Amino acid sequence: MKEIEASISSCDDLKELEKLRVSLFGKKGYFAGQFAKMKTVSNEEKKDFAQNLNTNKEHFLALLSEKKLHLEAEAIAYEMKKDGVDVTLFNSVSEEGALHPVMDTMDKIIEYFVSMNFSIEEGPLVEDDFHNFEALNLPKYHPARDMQDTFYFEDSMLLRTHTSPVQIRTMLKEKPPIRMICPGAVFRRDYDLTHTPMFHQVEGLVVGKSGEVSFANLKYILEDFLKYMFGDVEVRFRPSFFPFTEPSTEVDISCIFCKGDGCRVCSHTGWLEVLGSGYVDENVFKAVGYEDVSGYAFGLGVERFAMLLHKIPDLRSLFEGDLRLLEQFR
Ligand code: 2NM
Repeated sequence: MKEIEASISSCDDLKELEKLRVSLFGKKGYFAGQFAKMKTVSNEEKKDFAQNLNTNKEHFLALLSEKKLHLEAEAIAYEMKKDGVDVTLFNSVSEEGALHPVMDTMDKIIEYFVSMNFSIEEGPLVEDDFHNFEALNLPKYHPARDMQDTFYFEDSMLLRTHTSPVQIRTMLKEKPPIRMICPGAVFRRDYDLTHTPMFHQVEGLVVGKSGEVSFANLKYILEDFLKYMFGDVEVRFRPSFFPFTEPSTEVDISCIFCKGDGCRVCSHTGWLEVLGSGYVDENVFKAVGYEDVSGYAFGLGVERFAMLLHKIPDLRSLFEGDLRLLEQFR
């Protein structure tokens, strides 16, 4: 009896327990054998013998069923632990991520223009000649169209070389007034310290009725924007040339590294070129069917802004996915 109790209590496996149950209560088991003995027991002893046997039977049935419940609960707990995730566990391997410095800079630029009531427009990366060049007063045989600078596909489609085609698409779709920026990736065949074949631009366009949008408006917003981005800098406008604007101006800020004294970054000029802008050329408005309007446009390279804001010397390092660089921006 004690032996049977011990083997039930030390059993730690459901299959073993089932074997035990069969050895006790099966057709050829212990109790079947005991009940068979009834025949040989004398009449006087029969009552006690049977009672004793039944008591033992109840006792072991109870032990078996208690053990079975216990082992089943253990098995369920094991399965749950095996497949489950302990959300309270501290994991020292996973680390917090961060925005890539280019996207962080892009967000800051967008934040400024949204606060100034500009809408955000997007367009296709694969463009046609009309939207990327022709409508922007870049005639055939203009050097900017050269195979050297532009990624062409076989059927005269191309990867946009600037985000200006988005402005063309927006003007073709909507009537003035327009007050928009177009952030996005652009592509040029260039690769060195300060150029990568894919980079990001934000361009802006403001169009109103003739005389409504002045050059002074342009100067104000760009100066205000650059102070928002770079802090307390001086801003200067230099005459320049772009095919799509007339007059055109490039915009410089006083060097944020040497405060204008002259250093290697500003080539000892004390100034950093950061924007291109101008009054939109009549030919661009003609190409989209606008009449009696005036407007200004501007464009900037987001990677250049990120390089200046984060003092990154080699632009290519932004695209190599090296965690040692990226971890510095967490
Ligand atoms: C620049 C500089 C100056 C520009 C012009 C236009 C459009 F579509 F309105 F003609 N979009 N972007 C522009 C003007 C871009 O980037 C350096």
